[in-house]
Amino acid sequence: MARRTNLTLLAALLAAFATGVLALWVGESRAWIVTWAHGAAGFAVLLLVRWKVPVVRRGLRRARPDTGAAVATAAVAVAMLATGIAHSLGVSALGSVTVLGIHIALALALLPLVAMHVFNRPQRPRRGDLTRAGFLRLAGLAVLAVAVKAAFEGTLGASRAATGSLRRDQPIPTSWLDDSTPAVDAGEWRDRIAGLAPRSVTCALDCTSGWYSVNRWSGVAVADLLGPVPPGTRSVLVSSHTGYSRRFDVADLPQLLLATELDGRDLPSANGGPARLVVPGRRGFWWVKWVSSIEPSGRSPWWQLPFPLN
Ligand SMILES: Nc1nc2c(c(=O)[nH]1)N[C@H]1C(S)=C(S)[C@@H](COP(=O)(O)O)O[C@H]1N2
Ligand SMILES: [Mo]
Repeated sequence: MARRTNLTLLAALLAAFATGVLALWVGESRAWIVTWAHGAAGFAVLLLVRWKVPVVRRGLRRARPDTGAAVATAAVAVAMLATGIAHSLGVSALGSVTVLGIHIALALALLPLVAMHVFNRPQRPRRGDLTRAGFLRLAGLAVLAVAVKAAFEGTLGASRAATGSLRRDQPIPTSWLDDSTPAVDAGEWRDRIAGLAPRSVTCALDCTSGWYSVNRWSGVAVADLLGPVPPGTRSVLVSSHTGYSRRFDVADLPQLLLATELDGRDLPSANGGPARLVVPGRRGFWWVKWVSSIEPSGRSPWWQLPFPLN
């Protein structure tokens, strides 16, 4: 019984982790299915707490060398669930950090803790685990979790984008990991964009730390800036003065805007001024700030890490 609870809880946690990582990657158009799966996996974890608590009680009666680590694991797990729920209720920030940012940090901290916990207290699946009754129980849990998610969204859940992000009026200056505003000559793009047709787009900048903002961005089309690309071009590498960069499929070129204005004003340096990339439909980390160069390349667009490292 305890073993079944533990294995199911582990499966639910892994599902929540996998969908959580995927939720950082997907753009607006396909996000809702991932966000829903993530919410349901989260509620499945929450529902399983009811069966896990007696297991924990029994475990605490027998002190073991790793009892401290197990309690720490539980504390991080509870905080991770609490911040996930707080974000969905519309609590966007605690001081200068977003609640979703804390949720992600706790989930990343939980990963090695859970791995250690499973290593210290292994639960081997047995042949009888995947009987028809076992499968029906799992399916029942999944259906219940989806129902709880639906009920939550219909009542307490805050109004959010398909990605799960909460609305802001202005893009909050945000770095992916630890980037900061470089000193850049305000006129560095002036000559290169002089004479090109001005372009504007109104779209959402949706950051993976849990907020989005719809604004009007103006500048020039990257396609106009580059002109005809050399034969054999497969990707376009957009780099920042800070060393941050993202590579785009050459097929995405028509959507890329090099913005120099935000809502009709000069782009503030905190938001990437004098020039930053605008990529409608893509998550915030693709919107390279303080652009230093845009280079056509023969490399595959897959020639990069899924997430930046700086
Ligand atoms: N050079 C650089 N560009 C960057 C980042 C960064 O850390 N460095 N962060 C990205 C992330 S994660 C987001 S959400 C947006 C935030 O844009 P903003 O600061 O205008 O809100 O910029 C993106 N562009
Ligand atoms: Mo972001």
